Amino acid sequence: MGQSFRITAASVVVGITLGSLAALAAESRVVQTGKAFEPKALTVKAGDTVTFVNEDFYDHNVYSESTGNVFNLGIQPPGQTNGVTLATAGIVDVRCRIHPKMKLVVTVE
Ligand SMILES: [Cu+2]
Repeated sequence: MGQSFRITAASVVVGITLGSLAALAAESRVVQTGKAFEPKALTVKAGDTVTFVNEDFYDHNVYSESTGNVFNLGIQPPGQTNGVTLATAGIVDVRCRIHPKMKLVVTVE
């Protein structure tokens, strides 16, 4: 029991630590590809960060004018990653200034 118990206990501790870190610094990833957001809808908690990864061949300019979560990430060239922290609970309509058809809805709980 001795050796295997220690290994099992260590694994549990590591698992809990990683899980706790993920819960504290929650980061949701959204990819821009084919002039679209992927996914097109997601739910996060207030204070979480949404990271936008431009895997497209085009510049994008992610922004929101939703009350409580207004932001403009500026011109984002291909390959660049931009992040925004959504502080206020509510529905956030995320758009791209360059491609009006790009839409993402983030529900902040
Ligand atoms: Cu765009």
